[in-house]
Amino acid sequence: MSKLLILIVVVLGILAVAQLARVYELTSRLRGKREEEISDADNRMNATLMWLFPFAYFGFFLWLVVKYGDKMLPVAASTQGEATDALLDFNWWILILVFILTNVLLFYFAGKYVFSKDRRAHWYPHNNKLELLWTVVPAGVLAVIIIYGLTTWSHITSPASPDAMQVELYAKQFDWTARYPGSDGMLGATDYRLINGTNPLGIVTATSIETRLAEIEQEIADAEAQLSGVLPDDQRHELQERIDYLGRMTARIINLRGVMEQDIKANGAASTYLHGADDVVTKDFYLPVHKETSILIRSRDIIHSAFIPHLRVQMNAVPGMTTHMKVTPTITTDSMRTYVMQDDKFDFILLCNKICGASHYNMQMPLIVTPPAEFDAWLAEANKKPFEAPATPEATPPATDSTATAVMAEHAN
Ligand SMILES: [Cu+2]
Repeated sequence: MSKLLILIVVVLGILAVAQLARVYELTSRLRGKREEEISDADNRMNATLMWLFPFAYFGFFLWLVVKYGDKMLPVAASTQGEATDALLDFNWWILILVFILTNVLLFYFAGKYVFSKDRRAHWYPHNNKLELLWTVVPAGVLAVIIIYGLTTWSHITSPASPDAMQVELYAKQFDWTARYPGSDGMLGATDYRLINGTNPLGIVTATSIETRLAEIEQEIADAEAQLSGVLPDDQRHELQERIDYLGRMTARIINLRGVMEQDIKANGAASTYLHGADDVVTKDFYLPVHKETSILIRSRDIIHSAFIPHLRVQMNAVPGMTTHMKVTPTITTDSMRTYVMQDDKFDFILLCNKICGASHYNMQMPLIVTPPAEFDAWLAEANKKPFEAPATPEATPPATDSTATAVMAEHAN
């Protein structure tokens, strides 16, 4: 309500000023003065104001920097972040330099060449040298900025070194799930058709394919049982469409199974289809400090964006493809709390940085950066709860079930 009142006052104020200007115009006309006749005193006052304005302007700018400087993000906590900050600072220095130079000249000349009856403007229509200068210099500066920017960008997105750790971040409306490779150090293949209650990320394994096929078969059987009863036409039509859809889904999953079998035959132990069972699917996001990590990013529904502001890294999560960024954290959560933020509740945070729907604001997950030993201990603990118990002859089916149930229960929360 008060906002509306302020708006009304502002609008009325503007109208009042416009009316005053009109009254002034009319009185000058009555006095027989022409509008463009401006007194020397007015001109001199304007020239002085032109000279005073930059002081007020840059003074205000400095005041803002001093007053709100501490609202900026703290020091970058990853090597990639340090590179990004250096790039940003480089751009800032160029901008500030050019901005101050051009604005000082602008207001200085506006004040210096105040109107005088005894002076005529110099007619200076064209100068090829000047044209060349102010085309080539900005082009050169831009080229430097772009080359420097692309180098930094590739530092973040180029393939990670072979011994880098892999972590997957999976986005959906409205939360994040992390996936760590199990003891084999490799993430398994995924396919969205396999997503169900126990397999929220669609990890492909022989077992998850069979489970999903049985699930669909059951759903088809249920729908067909319903169809055999008496039903209104529109419901019958809907059910039939659902059955057809599930039939197509079955065919595609069987096709996926064929692809998997061929890939295993061709690549043996290197096949990604053999590495899903021991993956760890978790709501905890841990990274070891000073270790290069390759973060793979996927989305289940629409475009999201994985943004870790304190590490200065961000990458879109795009449905249908896997995006990638590298990150090497340089400060642990504990050090951030003790030395940087002086706040023992501080946490690094992974945010969604694409407005993706009603609960976008809440799509976040804390990130914990620990010393390597602590990270290894956490991962060893997490490895005890793999996505599926490994398909070894010793593994008894009840154990597999209880693990799957435990994982499912974890995700239900
Ligand atoms: Cu999102």
